[in-house]
Amino acid sequence: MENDDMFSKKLLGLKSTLPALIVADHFNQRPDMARSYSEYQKENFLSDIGWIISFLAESVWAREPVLFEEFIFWLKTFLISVGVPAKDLEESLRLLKARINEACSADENNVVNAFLGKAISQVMADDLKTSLAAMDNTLIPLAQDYLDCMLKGERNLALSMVLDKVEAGFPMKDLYLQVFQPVQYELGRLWQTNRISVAQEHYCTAATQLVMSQLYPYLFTGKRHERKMVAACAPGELHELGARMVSDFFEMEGWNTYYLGANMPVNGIINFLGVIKPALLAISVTMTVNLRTVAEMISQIRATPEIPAGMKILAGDYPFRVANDLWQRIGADGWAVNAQEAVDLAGRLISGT
Ligand code: B12
Repeated sequence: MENDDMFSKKLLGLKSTLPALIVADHFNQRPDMARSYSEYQKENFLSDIGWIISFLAESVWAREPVLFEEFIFWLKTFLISVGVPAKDLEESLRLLKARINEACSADENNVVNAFLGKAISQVMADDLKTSLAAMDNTLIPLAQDYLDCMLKGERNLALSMVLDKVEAGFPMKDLYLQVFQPVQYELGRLWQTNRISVAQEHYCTAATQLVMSQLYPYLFTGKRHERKMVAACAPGELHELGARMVSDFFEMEGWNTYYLGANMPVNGIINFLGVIKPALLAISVTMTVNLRTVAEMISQIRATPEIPAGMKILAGDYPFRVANDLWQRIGADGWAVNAQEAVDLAGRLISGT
């Protein structure tokens, strides 16, 4: 369908009316539920329906049903951990489908029903999320010790554990990709399944950023060359560790790097790229709902004469791991699953091999 963009915006517009209608539909069908929900739970219920519509709209825009399925899988796990059964989510999706079908044309419903139908049929399937202990990685014992220290609030112990390894010649890249990264993923899983609090996740993430900054003297030791790269997160994106790791890997390979961090405004990045004129831009997008903004940002970047026309743009993080062709939809030159693959791909793109 050519009008995915307009239809996606129409779906987003329904966020102002549908959540209240769907919650009312639920409560009409299930008076027991209506009685047992507190005001706070009702607010969360409304907000969850809003999130479902946002992810649906963004997945329709991206033409990637798998993004919506993955989100529903994620939401199911989260809701179960706070006592909401998967059956209730399935019901919400059915009610959402009925309400959207009332509000949209036959053509639009053909599109949206394909997205919703698949998610509804899979919502009761088993969750496949991998725990840290089950990950395929030889450094898991070290990662587990590091995580245990962090969760006990023993940041300094975690730091000295890492510094000891580095002093002993342990490869820095392995620490990044086989300790910090899986530990961060595990934190997400523990938070999503209600086993750790938001505060614990924030503490551990901040502590790992501190540990990474202590490693900088060991990082910038290699041979330097003239290539420049800029790494930034999409506007609205608060997940910054991935972009920082990517930037550090380029630095380790001798690039001059400019890491701009979270939530980078479009005008700000355009001006910066016009001044720095890098060979490469790495954009990190973790939340699916930020995808369209990044696509708009890339098209503005490409239309700015001060920015070198040959500058390559790489994209990465969560939605790209779920939908491997998504980089094309946002107008990037490629994507990579992790920091090492990002450096390798950049080398290939720039040398034209
Ligand atoms: C820490 C964290 C946060 C922190 C981030 C703080 C910070 N300073 O960065 C805070 C508290 C802000 C946060 C907020 C939220 N978070 Co959060 N968060 C995480 C967590 C636990 C870790 C992220 C991380 O540090 N990863 C480590 C890095 C190294 O890995 P990475 O990002 O994948 O990066 C690697 C590759 O992807 C790749 N890469 C990354 N960027 C790029 C770019 C390019 C160009 C390339 C080529 C490659 C590349 O290379 C990197 C290095 O190898 C994840 C769990 C997870 N599984 O990721 C959840 C997670 C991403 N968050 C999640 C959620 C839901 C949220 C919130 C909506 C929660 C809420 N209700 O408020 C908000 C949204 C905030 C926003 N608007 O952006 C969900 C997302 C679920 C989904 N289906 O989308 C996750 C998966 C947690 C979970 N399991 O439920 N979060």
